[in-house]
Amino acid sequence: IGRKFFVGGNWKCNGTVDEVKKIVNLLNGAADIPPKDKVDVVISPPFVFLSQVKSSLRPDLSVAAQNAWVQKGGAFTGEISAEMLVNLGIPWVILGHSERRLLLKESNEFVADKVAYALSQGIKVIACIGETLEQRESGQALKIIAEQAKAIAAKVSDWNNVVLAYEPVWAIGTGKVATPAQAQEVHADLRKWLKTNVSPKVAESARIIYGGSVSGANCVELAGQPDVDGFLVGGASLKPEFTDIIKAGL
Ligand code: G2H
Repeated sequence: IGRKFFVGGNWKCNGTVDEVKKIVNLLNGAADIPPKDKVDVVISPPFVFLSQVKSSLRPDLSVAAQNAWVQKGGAFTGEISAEMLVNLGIPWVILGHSERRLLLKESNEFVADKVAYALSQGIKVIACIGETLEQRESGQALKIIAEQAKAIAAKVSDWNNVVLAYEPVWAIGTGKVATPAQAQEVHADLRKWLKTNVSPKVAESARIIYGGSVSGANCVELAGQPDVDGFLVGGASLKPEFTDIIKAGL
């Protein structure tokens, strides 16, 4: 069984009401987006635009939040709970993005707890992992990725609703994309890790997507790698070339 191609558009902390309208119109008008049985497309705007995107986006594309609180909502000023996302009809959430791990000091355990809580509320998770340049250059990339995956695996029992996003930090927003061989190497190792530490079935079925300076120009070659099951796209998800990236897996 093939793994369905998955493309996430992570808008990060970008956009205005008018810009959101423009991007949604562009996607809604794109006649060449493959049907839902061929590719999962998930758009992730900032929280304040979730309702706008949800109510205006074509129904064959899904919506994700970029974060969620680690437990049930309550006295947590500035946070957004998984319950709220459910209430709004948002089916996906991105968790553990390196920008949050590094800038907001989210630990492996904290991310894993968030993944577990979101899943417990019925929200599907794009769980991000990846090494820094320093870690790669000191030969620790696989160790770091395995530790991040291990923390998540310790708290996840049902992998059907998890997509793993490998995002090498050195490739994020830098224009310095991983080569197809570099991405394939880590994805294959991660799948091997899943086989040994979770189960052969999960290793076979779990989608592992790549993120970090994916563009219209490099997506086809990356998508051609056997263990690259899609992309998490940042900068290019705000541009017309995003529709080319959506088609890259076909
Ligand atoms: C990696 C990616 C999207 P960009 O963070 O998550 O961003 O494509 O801009 O490198």
